[in-house]
Amino acid sequence: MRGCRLGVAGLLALGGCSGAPLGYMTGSGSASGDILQQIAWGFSTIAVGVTLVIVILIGAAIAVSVRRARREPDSSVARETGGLNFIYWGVGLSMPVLIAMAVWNFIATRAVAKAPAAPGLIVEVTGHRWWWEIRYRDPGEPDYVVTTANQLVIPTGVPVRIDLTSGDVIHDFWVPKLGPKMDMIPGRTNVTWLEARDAGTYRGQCAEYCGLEHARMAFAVTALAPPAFARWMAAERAPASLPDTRGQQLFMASCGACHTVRGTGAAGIYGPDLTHFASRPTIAAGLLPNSVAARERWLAETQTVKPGALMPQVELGDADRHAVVRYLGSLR
Ligand code: HEC
Ligand SMILES: [Cu+2]
Repeated sequence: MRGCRLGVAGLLALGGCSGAPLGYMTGSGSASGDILQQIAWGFSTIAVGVTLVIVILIGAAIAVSVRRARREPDSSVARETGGLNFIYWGVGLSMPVLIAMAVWNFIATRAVAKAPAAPGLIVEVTGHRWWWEIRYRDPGEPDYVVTTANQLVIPTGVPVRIDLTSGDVIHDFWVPKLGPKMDMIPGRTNVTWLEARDAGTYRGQCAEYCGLEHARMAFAVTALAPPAFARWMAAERAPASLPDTRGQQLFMASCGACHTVRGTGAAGIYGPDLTHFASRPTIAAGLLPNSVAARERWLAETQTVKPGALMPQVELGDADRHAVVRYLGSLR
């Protein structure tokens, strides 16, 4: 909650001020985000208004009974004061508000759930403890798949269908500034849609508790103008360059059983695909920026940086670790 006053932060709780990457009350980047933002502000305003009315009525009731107790200190007889009228009024006033909220909610939910006629792109996203596997398929070449991790790149202005599933436990796909949440359930495919209006980076987060590192299971949605997206996709489709270095040999020996680098012998599928790792913004599902220093740290103290992560600490000497980090940096 950068740049928020405490009071505002408390009031908006999960909503967030501008600059809050997971705030769904500001900075919407899509039509669905707009709808959710309107309903969040609308319902919050109604809730605050209703609370104020109730506080005022309670205050008035206390004042009236205190005054009466002063006037008639000995009176202990219950009296007919027309209390039922308050119930009629209360129900009569709150029902229209509640019904209006239910209708608004129904309309908004339908609007964000409505599937556009045809997807411009289909992406499969699989949740893993504690990272995101992202696959693009080419409809013209069904066998051809581009796999990446923790960064979902989409073109702006194109409805993107996201097919969600999980490789282990239930996760939940949530990009607050772009749309609603959707569960990711093992053995089943749930469909959601993203359509970014504005280019930019939006933060995504797992929204279903999935174990120790759930809170650090984030990802980035990078929305690019269509020509930039086409360039990104062309670069992704290319296999990794093959610098036959010591770093690469070490990688094949120590890391290739879990990680794939397309075009090399490394074809593990247990961890994220690293073919174009150096082009991604973060390491370990949004945890660290993808800098040389952070790559060193990730390898030197994996289990301290992300305790419980399903990547073990691989023991390498300093020189070997530097060589592997250089190799990771070559995976553009
Ligand atoms: C036992 C399997 C396994 C081995 C061996 C392994 N990793 Fe990993 N690696 C993983 C898993 C699982 C993750 C995801 C961790 C997370 O984010 O929670 C991961 C994440 C990473 C990431 C971050 C990827 C991203 O996009 O966020 C890098 C980089 C990485 N590993 C490099 C290596 C290197 C280099 C080695 C060899 C020294 C190695 N790994 C060995 C399983 C493994
Ligand atoms: Cu989770």
